Amino acid sequence: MQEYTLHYFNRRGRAEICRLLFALADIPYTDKRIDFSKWDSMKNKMPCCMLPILEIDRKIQVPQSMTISRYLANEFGFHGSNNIEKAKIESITDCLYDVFDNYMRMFYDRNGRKVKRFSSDMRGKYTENQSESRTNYLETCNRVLPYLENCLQSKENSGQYFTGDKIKLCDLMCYSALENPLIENPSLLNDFPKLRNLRQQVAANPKVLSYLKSRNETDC
Ligand SMILES: N[C@@H](CCC(=O)N[C@@H](CS)C(=O)NCC(=O)O)C(=O)O
Repeated sequence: MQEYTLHYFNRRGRAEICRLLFALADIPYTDKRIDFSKWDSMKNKMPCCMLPILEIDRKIQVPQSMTISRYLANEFGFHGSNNIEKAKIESITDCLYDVFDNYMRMFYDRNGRKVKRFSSDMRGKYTENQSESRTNYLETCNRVLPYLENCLQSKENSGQYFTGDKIKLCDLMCYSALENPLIENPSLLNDFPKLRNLRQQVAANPKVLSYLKSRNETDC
């Protein structure tokens, strides 16, 4: 079996989708959480100078959370069985990443202190007007959430998840990407009952549930 180490900060952030994939597959890995105080001295040694990174067999380092997620989903059987199904799963996952990414940008605009903790050269990237990032985030929600609700309503999908009866990458992403937005606004999914129901089904999966109960509680 391959040896996996996931490198990220001590928060859910962009690594949580990967942790959920490991939990659902019941595959052991090292969940390496890097202290912010050590990050500046490590940053330039990391591929792409960002986290998360998945290290495989102490040889290969894969950056980019969505690449890592697709890789793990393929390895663990949570991706499509053909290219059409893969395209559907990836497009839904990427839509949810848009919501999540916009939320994170808004969050960092609001919490300059946390951005400072990341690194000095990151600060400039998030100095745009806070209301602008909020507008972007809300526009993305208005664009993505109705589309995803429609995907769940479509006749071609008779199962309980986005692409049938089995949890796939996009279903886990629906749980993970909307966690922070829902903490901030618990009524976010009031008009999207199928999305809300899907998240509940994912969270009720015994392996996911056991992970959610035992994970580190962090602010985001
Ligand atoms: N597109 C990348 C973005 C990665 C990213 O923005 N990582 C942040 C943490 S969420 C980071 O490493 N920040 C520290 C820094 O840039 O110094 C991904 O999805 O993995």
